[in-house]
Amino acid sequence: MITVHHLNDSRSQRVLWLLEELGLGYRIKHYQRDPKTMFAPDELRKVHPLGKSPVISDDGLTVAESGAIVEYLVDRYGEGRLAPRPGTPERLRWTYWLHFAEGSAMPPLLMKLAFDRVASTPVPFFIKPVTRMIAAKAMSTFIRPNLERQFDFMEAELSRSAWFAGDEFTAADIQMSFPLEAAAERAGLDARRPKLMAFLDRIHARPAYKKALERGGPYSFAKD
Ligand SMILES: N[C@@H](CCC(=O)N[C@@H](CS)C(=O)NCC(=O)O)C(=O)O
Repeated sequence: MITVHHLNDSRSQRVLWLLEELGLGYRIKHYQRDPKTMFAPDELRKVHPLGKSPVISDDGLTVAESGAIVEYLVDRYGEGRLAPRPGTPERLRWTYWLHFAEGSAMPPLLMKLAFDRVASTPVPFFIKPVTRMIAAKAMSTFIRPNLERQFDFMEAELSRSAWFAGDEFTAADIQMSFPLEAAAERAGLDARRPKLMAFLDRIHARPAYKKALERGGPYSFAKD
């Protein structure tokens, strides 16, 4: 039986969703973030040295890193579902988006989160203008331009085809859900990119997405 080491309100929601799409049985071991720091509990380091979520255990194996977990599950249990045939142009797009989600889309989103915290962290009043200035500079020179360029690129890609890897829904769409949800929640992705917003509406309407939410517990990016 596959075990998902599931941290509340986290990327591992994607793994639950993938398992629901594949119709596989699985067990969830729940872990709670520290409400102040938002870090995972130390207990998760017993499963994998980095103590991050998602991690799965299956058949004596431990697999971490969401893209690797998606590939493992699709290769082992997909029976051809949720991934285009190897050797096709769609398969190359699939691989691209599977890596893009964590390798390119998440870094500026995480930087935004970090610099928003720098700007809002309580500091002595005479330092405040300096921390605010550093955060604003990072935002205007690096983070915002990268986010906007990526939003434009992803919007254009979803104008080429209904889903990220082509005309069929695949696991690449599941992998792309988290950065897009995060972008809509806290980085200014909005109705100016109608294809991306429609993508979010379409994934949120999928029965397997809803089932995974029921099993995973509260998820702040969930929309009605
Ligand atoms: N690139 C990794 C990122 C893993 C990651 O940072 N997970 C977050 C949850 S969204 C986490 O475990 N945070 C808690 C912590 O860092 O202690 C993946 O996709 O699996």
